[in-house]
Amino acid sequence: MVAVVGRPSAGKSTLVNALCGGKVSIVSPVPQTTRSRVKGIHTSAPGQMVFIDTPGYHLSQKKLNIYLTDLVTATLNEVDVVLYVVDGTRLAGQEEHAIQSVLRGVRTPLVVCLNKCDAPAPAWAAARAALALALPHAELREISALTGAGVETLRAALFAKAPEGEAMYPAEFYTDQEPEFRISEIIREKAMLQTREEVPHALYVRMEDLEMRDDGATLWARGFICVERESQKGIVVGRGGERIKAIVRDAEKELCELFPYDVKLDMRVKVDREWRKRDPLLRRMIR
Ligand SMILES: Nc1nc2c(ncn2[C@@H]2O[C@H](COP(=O)(O)OP(=O)(O)O)[C@@H](O)[C@H]2O)c(=O)[nH]1
Ligand SMILES: [Mg+2]
Repeated sequence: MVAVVGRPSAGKSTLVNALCGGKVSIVSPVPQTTRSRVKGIHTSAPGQMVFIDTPGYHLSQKKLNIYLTDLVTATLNEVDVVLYVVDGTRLAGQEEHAIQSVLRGVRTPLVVCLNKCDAPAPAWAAARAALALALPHAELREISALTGAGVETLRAALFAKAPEGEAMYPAEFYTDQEPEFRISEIIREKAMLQTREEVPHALYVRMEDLEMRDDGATLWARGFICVERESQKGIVVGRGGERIKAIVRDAEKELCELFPYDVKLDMRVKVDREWRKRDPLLRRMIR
């Protein structure tokens, strides 16, 4: 079991998808796209590794963020290896230092990867030196989760640190997620990519009902894209329903590639005021 941790937008979800050879986790340029722990599975000759993609570690007193950060901290002690992802194109700030001090207190074997080596990064060498100093017990790798550069050697480094045990999943699995969760996540990704500013964080997706038809050829899924305010609802719906149609179209296209059947979506946009302050909903969503 490998926990993947790091600052929001470091590239954790992109890396988990690259390591598992399939889309496990949704990715967007917006920080805090990942809200729950999602498992990606890789099986090959040396064995099986299960990656736990965590929400970005983020310092904030907002309730949603406290749930996310507590979840990350708890995960570190439950796994065999910790994989810490750092964006080599950005300067380390307060948040990066906070993660590093948490990692210094954890006994789990640690692999650090400096990510985005494909992109221009004037401070790359300085970042590498700072990491070696901050986490001297860790193994350091340089990679691009986007292009796959260094990902194979990273995988080998992780296998070298992993203890032996029984495989937990069949070899053909690359995620343990239920279809309902995967569908809602892909819809959320498309909705986040189609909207701007405060809207992406105000979104959540709830599926109401899934029904297989045409002898297993088509899955019909009905649900809601929920936002916090009327004005955000207008943005997600778009003029003449243009944006919600685009979200559904993009999501259906990707879901049809992901599943061995067609997926048809019927999505409504709904206002759910102050959902980010409601404990029972956050507890169900973030786990
Ligand atoms: N150039 C470049 N961009 C990357 C790389 N890995 C991730 N990204 C981008 O960084 C953004 C955040 O990625 P994501 O995987 O969602 O980060 P997470 O918040 O750590 O899970 C997305 O726009 C990715 O396409 C990389 O190796 N190189
Ligand atoms: Mg993520």
